[in-house]
Amino acid sequence: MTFSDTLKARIQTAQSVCVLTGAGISAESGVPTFRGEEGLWKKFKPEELANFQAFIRNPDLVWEWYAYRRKLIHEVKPNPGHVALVELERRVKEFTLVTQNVDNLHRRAGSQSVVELHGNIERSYCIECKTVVSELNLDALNRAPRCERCGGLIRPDVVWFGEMLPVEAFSKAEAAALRCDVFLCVGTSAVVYPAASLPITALDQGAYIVEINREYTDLSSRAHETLIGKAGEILPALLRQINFQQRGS
Ligand code: BJW
Ligand code: ZN
Repeated sequence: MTFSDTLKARIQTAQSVCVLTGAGISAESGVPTFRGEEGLWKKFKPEELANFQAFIRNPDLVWEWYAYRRKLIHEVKPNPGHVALVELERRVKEFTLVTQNVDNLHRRAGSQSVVELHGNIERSYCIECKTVVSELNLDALNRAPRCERCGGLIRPDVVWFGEMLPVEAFSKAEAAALRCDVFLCVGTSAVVYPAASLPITALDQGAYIVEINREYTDLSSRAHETLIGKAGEILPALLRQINFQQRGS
């Protein structure tokens, strides 16, 4: 695998790198993506289950979908794509990893500066009194549990369509996009906003935009480079070819 000298030089000399990841980075761990040919959730469109109205209409179905995914995520491990981003974080001066994923695999791989835009599947809370629930044996349940304090429905702490992203997380992500020299967009279809606006924010302030994906996306025509292939192969190969030594780290 070869990479352009421009790309290698940009990363090598970058003062600040921002990475946006999506479901594609976890695909090689065995976590299905949302959309596309290999998307799991083929049976259901994410728009159908990942919204509050769907949860209220059929809490057990939505809960079961999350319980199934939580169990699957516990059974898989971070892959070489996640690990390469840990290495990149160690090598560059300033680094922000913004993820749309709720699967915790970046943290489990060892990434430190993770900004979770769409929440985390490990956490749940009561929709009425907002109590955070972590004591339940969530995996054992195929019915949406009820809050012990008020009887309200318990939901996963993730961001559904029509809901605001966590304000602090999005402002950290936007600030990173605004100051980075290189922006990597890895394994995302780049169709869900406002996450999909981040590479454009970075582009507009002059950053070098690099997309890594198994296929072309809506972002491809605007990115400086699109590297087609698996993130778990491209990222480690790219890191191997960059000489970070000049930085003395
Ligand atoms: C590989 C690979 C390998 C595979 N290597 N690559 C019109 C215009 C603009 C915005 C809107 C609009 N209409 C509505 C909106 C707003 C809406 C939105 O964006 N909708 C669009 C679909 C049009 N956005 C929202 O509602 C957001 N909130 C918001 O805007 O708040 C303001 C507001 C408030 C009130 C009213 C209105 C607005 C919230 C969005 C929340 C998204 N939530 C989900 C579920 C999270 C919980 C869960 O996990 O269950 O987030 S949906 C789902 O999509 C999930 C993902 O994070 C997100 C993005 O998906 P991602 O990660 O890109 O995955 P895929 O499957 O799409 O793509 C995988 C890619 O990987 C593919 O390209 C593959 O090729 C690639 N790949 N293997 C490299 N090995
Ligand atoms: Zn409650």
